[in-house]
Amino acid sequence: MIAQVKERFHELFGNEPVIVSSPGRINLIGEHTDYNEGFVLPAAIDKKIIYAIALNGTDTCNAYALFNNEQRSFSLKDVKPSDGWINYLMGVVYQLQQRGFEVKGFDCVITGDIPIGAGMSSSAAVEGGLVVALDHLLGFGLCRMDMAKIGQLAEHTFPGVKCGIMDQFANLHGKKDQVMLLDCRSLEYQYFPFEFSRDYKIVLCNSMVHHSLASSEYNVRRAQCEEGVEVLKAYFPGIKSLRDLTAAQVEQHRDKLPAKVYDRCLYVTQENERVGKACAHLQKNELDEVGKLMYASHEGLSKLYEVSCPELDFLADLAKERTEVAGARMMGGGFGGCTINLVKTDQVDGFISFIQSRYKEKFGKIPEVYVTAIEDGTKMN
Ligand code: GAF
Repeated sequence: MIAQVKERFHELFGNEPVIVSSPGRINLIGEHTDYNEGFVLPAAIDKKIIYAIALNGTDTCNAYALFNNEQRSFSLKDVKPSDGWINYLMGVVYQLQQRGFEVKGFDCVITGDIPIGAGMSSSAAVEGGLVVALDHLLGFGLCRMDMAKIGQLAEHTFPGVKCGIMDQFANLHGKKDQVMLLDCRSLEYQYFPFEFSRDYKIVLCNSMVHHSLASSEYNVRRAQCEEGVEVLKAYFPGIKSLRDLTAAQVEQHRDKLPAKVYDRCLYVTQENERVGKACAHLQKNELDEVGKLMYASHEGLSKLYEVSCPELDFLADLAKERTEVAGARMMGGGFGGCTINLVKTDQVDGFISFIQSRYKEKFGKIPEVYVTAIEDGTKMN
């Protein structure tokens, strides 16, 4: 991929670019908890976006995407929401400008192998890659957490998804063979070695579904959680987010909340508790216990949070039939994308054939399957 972006960059722009590689992410557990100031357990992976990028001495930014052979340009004097993939770049530039950084015109070529809309956060990879590249080229001296915040706000203001910080954090802080426990309130984080890399593989099964609902419903879920907090403040003064409540406290106030809001709040508080338990089991090398929590997470995402879909439910159910799978669940925002499965290394091939044939029987299409490894976060090559 690096040779490809370099070559196209030379053809289009002539000079010598720097190369940045910016990974997608998985999340072991802790879904839809980040914007509730809760806990997540993500990692950066070996699928990535690659940038070839150089300053061009003008006020214009030109970007060429190899995945659809499209070139888009925008002026630094007029950075406002547009349509399509360029929004992610413009969002980053806009957020840098808002913070008083003087962005200069650049040319870039982008490619990558993160499947789009598969829940592996290609968007955070596009954002993280650009912010690291501009920081390098223009010497802004940003720390990685500030870069993550810039990516997150870019997403809020340009594509308009009110996401949490998990994806941008994972993209910028990833470390080979380590998952990261992030406290999305304090932004403190801790690395946990993923000791199982030899015996188990992280296998992502792509439902090949991408609902257009995904971003609008995402914002609705966030609003429902905030509504729940507003109501529950009457009983728990001083709470700021669902992070401050236990699932038992939510259950005790069921009759105070609209039914859907109750379900959303219950899911989030349960999921936060699951992340804590998962970390304790990881430390004791109890992967089967982590797996059980993953299945419970899927159940909650499907029944209480209602961000799954029949295809993802089917994939999670298929995994349950297999003894070589420690655990599985849908991953990311939902309404399509992938399930994450922890599968015994020596049985990965059998698992893949089983999933592909059963899924094809049911939905008439073959799911793509990716056996991923945990890798470093965004870096200059
Ligand atoms: C998407 C968002 F971008 C993340 O912030 C997170 O909320 C995730 O959905 C769900 O856990 O990837």
